[in-house]
Amino acid sequence: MNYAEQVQQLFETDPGFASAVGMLEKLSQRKHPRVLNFSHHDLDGITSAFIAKRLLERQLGAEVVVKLPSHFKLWEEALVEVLEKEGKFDLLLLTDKGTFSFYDDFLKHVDQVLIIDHHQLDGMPKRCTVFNPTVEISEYASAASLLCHMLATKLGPTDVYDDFAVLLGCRGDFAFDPVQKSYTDFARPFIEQSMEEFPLAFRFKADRPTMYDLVDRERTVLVNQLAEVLHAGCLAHLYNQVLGTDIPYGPELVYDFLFELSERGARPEKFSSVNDMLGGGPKSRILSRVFDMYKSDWALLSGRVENAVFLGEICGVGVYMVFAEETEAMRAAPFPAILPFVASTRMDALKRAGGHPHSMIIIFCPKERGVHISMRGGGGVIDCGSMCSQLATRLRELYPGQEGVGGGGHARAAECLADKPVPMYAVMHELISMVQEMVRLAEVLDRGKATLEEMERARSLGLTHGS
Ligand SMILES: [Mn+2]
Repeated sequence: MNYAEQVQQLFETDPGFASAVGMLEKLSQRKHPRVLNFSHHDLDGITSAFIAKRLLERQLGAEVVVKLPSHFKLWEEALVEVLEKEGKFDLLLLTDKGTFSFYDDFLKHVDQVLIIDHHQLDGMPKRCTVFNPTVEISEYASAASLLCHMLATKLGPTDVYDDFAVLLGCRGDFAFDPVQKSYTDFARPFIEQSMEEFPLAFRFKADRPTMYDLVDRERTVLVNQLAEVLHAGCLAHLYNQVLGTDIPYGPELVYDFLFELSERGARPEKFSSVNDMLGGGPKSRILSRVFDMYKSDWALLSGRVENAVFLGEICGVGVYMVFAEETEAMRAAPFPAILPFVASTRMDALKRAGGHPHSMIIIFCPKERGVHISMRGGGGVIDCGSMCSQLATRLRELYPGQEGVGGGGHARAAECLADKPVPMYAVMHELISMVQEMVRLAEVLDRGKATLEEMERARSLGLTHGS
């Protein structure tokens, strides 16, 4: 199936896709509709906002205001604050910001809400329009940028800048691995089309391995390098102590840079190096300086993740943990900045050395605000998202009334945060107990001796094995 066929098929089978198209077509009958877009502050979210804004301007003549706050969930206060400043909007568009039932509450403030998302369900909103194939038709939709591009494709022609942006967004969210030549089913048609449109981006290079090169650390490809430079760019403002206070907010820097590409008439299909993309303008100079800082932080952190501790094997998944701090500049970041990515590059070596079919790494990171735990890997056997959400639930039970405890995410990448005053030792204790419980449950499941209660417990912990 090619990409155009996939888009048409999804349009026919996913009711949310058709509703989103209908909603935008209706909106196009208004003169200069105003759209407020909140998007995730990572590469997938930024490229989603880029594609959405170009689509809305092109097809609807809309005025689009874009916000990329540094928290995943959109809170009502953050929305109200923007509305007070920016006035009335015809549509609130939420891209790559999760699918939460409380997003229905936003209809108090705007007439229409459209959610374009690929995250797993966290309570289905009933009154918002939701385009999320992951929850609607249980097909893991690899990246929100790809969903935005599908919507744009359905509504009119897209161009090379839209295509290039999705490629970066999909890379940012690990929707494909051009070195291992592995693709998620959902992204495959688009990636195959991109290989023809951007052949140079897929050519092998014997160069520094990037954050995306998790298995083969000897070589990489250009698309991994380009995405890594922009991922680092998202952290720009965190380096303002070193680089100067005029350093812009990273996600906006990257977002503006994508527009600069089209403004300067760059030819992404001809890029054969990072410098070709950067181009040499003022934003490119900041991006290069930030990338240099990032690379030296990466080297420092590589030493800190050397000694991972083996916690046990669960259903063939070797579970390892590193206890390490982020670098100086990243200690205040409430999201996975650099450390979890560095630790992820150890997973394959741990798997091979331990002789496990799969591996998983847990990153226990004390930060200014509290403890930040990241989980990566799991081989599709252990669900990182369920583990993080269970851990957060236990901590909330132990420390009722503490606001800053939360956790969740994808099957192969998830986060759990426990803000102070929840003590670090308590978080460590709950984490280790949980892993030990999972090791035990996996054994009884394996022997076919699990009670109904144990099976239920295993399911809630995301142990798909045997259930
Ligand atoms: Mn995403």
